[in-house]
Amino acid sequence: MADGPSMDSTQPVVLTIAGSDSSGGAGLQADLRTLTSLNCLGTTAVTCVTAQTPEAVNDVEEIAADMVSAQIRAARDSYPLAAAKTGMLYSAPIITAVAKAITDCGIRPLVIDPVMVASCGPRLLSPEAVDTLCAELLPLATVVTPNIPEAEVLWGHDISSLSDVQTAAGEIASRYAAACVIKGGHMAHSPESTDVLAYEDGTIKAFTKPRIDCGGIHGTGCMFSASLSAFLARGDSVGQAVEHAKEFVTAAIQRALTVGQHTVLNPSCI
Ligand code: PXL
Repeated sequence: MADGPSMDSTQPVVLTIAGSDSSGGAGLQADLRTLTSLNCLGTTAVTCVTAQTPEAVNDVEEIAADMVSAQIRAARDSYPLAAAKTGMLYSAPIITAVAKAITDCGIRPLVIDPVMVASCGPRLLSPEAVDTLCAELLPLATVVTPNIPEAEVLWGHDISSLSDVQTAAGEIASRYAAACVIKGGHMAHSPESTDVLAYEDGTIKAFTKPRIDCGGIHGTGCMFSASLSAFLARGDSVGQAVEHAKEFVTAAIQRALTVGQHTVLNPSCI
């Protein structure tokens, strides 16, 4: 007799609330590849659909806010969710719907990647939606994962040194009563890549790896927040999850593959 499906009660379920990247490198496509390679089942709430190549975002169409909430509720009704992350949310009505659904469904831990601008330039969050993100969604975060330009917007000041990064992370963490990890990838003049984690009590930890000159691969931020949510779902503390997520993304950059004319992240099991 053929074997039936095996029972795997050890596979945590993670929800990603994110946009679709037609080029496959970022967004929910990157999230699902990451979650699969970390032995999590990825469920999705799609917020918007982009038509993009690795060089340019040609078009964005948002999903109706009610439909985004319906996907979150359906994921919650399907499985016990061990963690969730948000990525590209695009508009204020979608953020409001996501915040309400997450609150109603009691989803935690929650990783918020405050995606604002694509590495190739265009906005992935409308300017008026930044206030909604800060007022309604960030207070629900377990961990917020801005890059340096996003941290400048959230903090409200320019960042030009590692000490600025530490101050910004500490202020964002205390303002939202969440941990905040600012990714160092945009400090291009430094020979090292340092991510700074601040806890809401003001404790700071730095995670440093040698910088890999990869010419800015698409999707590293998505992969970082998705792997962070997977490690939290697998039972890591926030500090352990940040350390493991940094190792995971560094390995995915080191193993990057050339596909056609592009370099593509290669997440593998660790
Ligand atoms: O890397 C940020 C990001 C997130 N989500 C989607 C994207 C991008 C960058 O292009 O397209 C859907």
